[in-house]
Amino acid sequence: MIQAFVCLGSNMGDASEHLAEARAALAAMPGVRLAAASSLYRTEPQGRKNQPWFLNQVVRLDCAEDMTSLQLLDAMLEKETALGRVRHAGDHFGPRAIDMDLLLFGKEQKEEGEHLLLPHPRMAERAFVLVPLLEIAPDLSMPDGRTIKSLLEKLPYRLEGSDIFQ
Ligand code: PH2
Ligand code: MG
Ligand code: MG
Repeated sequence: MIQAFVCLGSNMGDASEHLAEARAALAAMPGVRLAAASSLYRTEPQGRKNQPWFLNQVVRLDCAEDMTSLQLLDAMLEKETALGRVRHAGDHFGPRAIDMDLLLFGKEQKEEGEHLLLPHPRMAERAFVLVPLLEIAPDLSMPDGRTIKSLLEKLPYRLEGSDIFQ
């Protein structure tokens, strides 16, 4: 079994409904078990500030040994489209109905190519990823050995209830 972690995000329409649909879509994938889900966090937008706050959540997927990270990524991108995600050229940080980002796939590290980088290249800078990730995986480390806890300790952010300011 391979443990994968995925960050879900939405800041358009009924965000909590979009996250629920995304969880259901992941759970329905062959070879995938939805093993854990963090609580939902309201998070200040990163990358582009003038857009609505996001709802974010991190889930853990237990994947079959014969599944590859690229297979999982492709299945996730397909589900994003099925759930109404429209991609706009050149806008990687703007509003979206649903976003599913693969953070970690076991201890895999992928740097070559552009299609998939592992771990997710921006996860270490994002409190909206690290806070929910730490909630469901308090002892987790990155493939290079740094703990999630130590990454979060380096970040300036503020958690108020379930609101994350950064
Ligand atoms: N996703 C982005 C860009 N900025 N900010 C927050 N708070 N949450 C996100 O999920 C997010 C973001 C690009 O996918
Ligand atoms: Mg994203
Ligand atoms: Mg994405």
